[in-house]
Amino acid sequence: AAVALGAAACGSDTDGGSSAGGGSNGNYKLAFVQGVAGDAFYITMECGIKEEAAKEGATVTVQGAQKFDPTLQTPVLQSVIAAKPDAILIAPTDVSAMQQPIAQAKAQGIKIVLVDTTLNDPSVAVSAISSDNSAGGKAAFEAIQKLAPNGGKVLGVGVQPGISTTDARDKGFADAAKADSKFTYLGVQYSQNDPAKAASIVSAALQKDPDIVGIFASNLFSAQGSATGIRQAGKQGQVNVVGFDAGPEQIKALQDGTVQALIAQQPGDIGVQGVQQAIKALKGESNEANIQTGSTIITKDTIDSPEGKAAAYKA
Ligand code: T6T
Repeated sequence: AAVALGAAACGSDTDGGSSAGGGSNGNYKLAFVQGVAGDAFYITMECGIKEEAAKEGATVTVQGAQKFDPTLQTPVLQSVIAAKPDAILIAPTDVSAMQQPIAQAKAQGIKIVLVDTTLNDPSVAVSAISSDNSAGGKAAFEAIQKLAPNGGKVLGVGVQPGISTTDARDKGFADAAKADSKFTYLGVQYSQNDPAKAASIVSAALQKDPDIVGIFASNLFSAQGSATGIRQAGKQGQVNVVGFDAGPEQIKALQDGTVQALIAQQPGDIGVQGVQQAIKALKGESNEANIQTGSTIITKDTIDSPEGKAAAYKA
């Protein structure tokens, strides 16, 4: 049976307990190392991984550190390596700090698939699968352009430097903002993936620059905290907030008008394709080195549409 520690509520077809043996080979041991535990993005990815692994008759273990931090992810990875899985699907928490620990897994003969985030040198992996994060940052700015056609000051709320995904989103947003002379880019401030820190960044920024017209929060927790900061400042609907990801709290913030748009990734699809690439590598078949998955912009108008509902993350 597919085994997941920290069981995710994936829906009836993927909830644990599905029996092994559906695939022709079976018995592969896969391990998923999340960027951080308790994140709806990785929980949704776990659902995709479990669903696909069950089809292949493979088993899956799921582990994540309590914080998005390479010094915490490294020992998690080391304990996973010690359990000798056939393949590890991992979202590295830093482009350089996780390079060596992941190379050690490869040196043990374990196949590596990078899911979501990548490394400075992704060649340790058979495949790297992620959203088009740079385009996502640009799309976030375009959403703000539409919401605030007269332009004005815009701020980025990021996570921490060294994360491939959020760095690319922040840059995509910054480059697009700087290219439009109607807008003034105030830079990016880092929340360390802590919603409380993101809230205080937004509160302080709105005190300093009460005329901010747009905020781009480049992941789930920074967006969640940014929404709190907006509420605390009593600026709901006055400042346009665009967030990456579509966790339950973010969907609520979109519904209540605190946030104007969300860029939903397809974490389930990243998980499914991650398993497919791992199994191919284990069977000695050729891999796709880079796979890009899609994203959907959700607004209040589309939130209840079938597409909007399908884009929301599982938690
Ligand atoms: O935005 C996702 C993920 O893509 C990113 O790499 C880290 O943050 C999230 O997991 C959301 O919290």
